[in-house]
Amino acid sequence: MELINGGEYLFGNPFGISQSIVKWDELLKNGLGNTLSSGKFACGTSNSDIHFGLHTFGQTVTYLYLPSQDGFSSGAVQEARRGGRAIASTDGSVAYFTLNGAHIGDVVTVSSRDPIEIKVHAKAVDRKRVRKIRLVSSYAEPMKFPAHGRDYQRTITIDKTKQSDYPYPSSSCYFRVEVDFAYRGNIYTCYTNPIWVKMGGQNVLVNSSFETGDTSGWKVVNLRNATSSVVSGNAADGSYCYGIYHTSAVGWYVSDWSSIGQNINGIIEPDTPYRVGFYYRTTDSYPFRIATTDTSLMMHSTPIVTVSNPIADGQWHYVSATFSRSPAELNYEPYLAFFYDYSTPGTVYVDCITCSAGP
Ligand SMILES: [Ca+2]
Repeated sequence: MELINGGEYLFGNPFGISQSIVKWDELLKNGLGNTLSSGKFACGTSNSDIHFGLHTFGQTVTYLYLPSQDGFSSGAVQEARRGGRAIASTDGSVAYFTLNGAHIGDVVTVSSRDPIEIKVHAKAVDRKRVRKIRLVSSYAEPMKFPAHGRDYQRTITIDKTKQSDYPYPSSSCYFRVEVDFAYRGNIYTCYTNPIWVKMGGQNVLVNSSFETGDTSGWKVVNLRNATSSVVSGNAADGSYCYGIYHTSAVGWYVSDWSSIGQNINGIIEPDTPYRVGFYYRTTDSYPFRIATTDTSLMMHSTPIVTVSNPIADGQWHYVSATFSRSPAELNYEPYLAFFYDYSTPGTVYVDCITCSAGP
């Protein structure tokens, strides 16, 4: 769909951007159910050609997000367009956003209590300045956030349990971002394609965010000199998170080792997809993982999500993955556990560990 294509009025008829946007949102909302099942939707792009004499060729720009592109490939370009990884700009200034780490065009599952973290990045071209971010969703009025500078980043947190920048969705929805850029009284705008949010089932884990202030509901294992504790402050969700501290040298026979888990056998439906997600924060480069495991949380395990190379910047990051287990597998490995294995002489904090039905 061509979002930016001509003036606001052409031959006395409203063919402008604002009318395009209204129609676009209408199509996106009408197709919500189909998009969540198929991933396909009405893409937004800027003008593909010149219909209107007052437009300067090359002024409006379509940007494509090509994460694995290393050189020109028409196939990658078409794949990005089909996947909706397109951004429409009236002047070449660019804005982009991620949602819980997912990119524009993606369908991401969020379990019903999980926080939604939207990171917006805007860059102005020429002598323009970033002026305003508008967060647009399918379920609530758009909200404006002030912005400034030539290169601007901001995180918008949508949370059910603490202070939220925007109302929390009650059902599946989409988000998209518009960013205004200003120069000498003129406003230029960049429109991103949406990220789609599929609201998953209830989280089956208890005290998943450690908001009791302790490890109630969890089985905790710390070997050798490993320690762990629920700590207050700098949590990803609520007031508390869980910290694991290793100091010992590398090597399984002398090294620290930790796990924390809950029994999910009889709680989750066998042979049904569930999504496991959690937030982590670390300044160390050592891996950690979530797996199903035996009742000791030590003898054997089958990985679900492994973070081999954590982003060690001391900020919270979200990871998730889906899994399913047969009845026999659940009998063999009835626990779901977070592991900080041997050969990890560092510190990791985790929060909001969720397991909920849904892809
Ligand atoms: Ca928490």
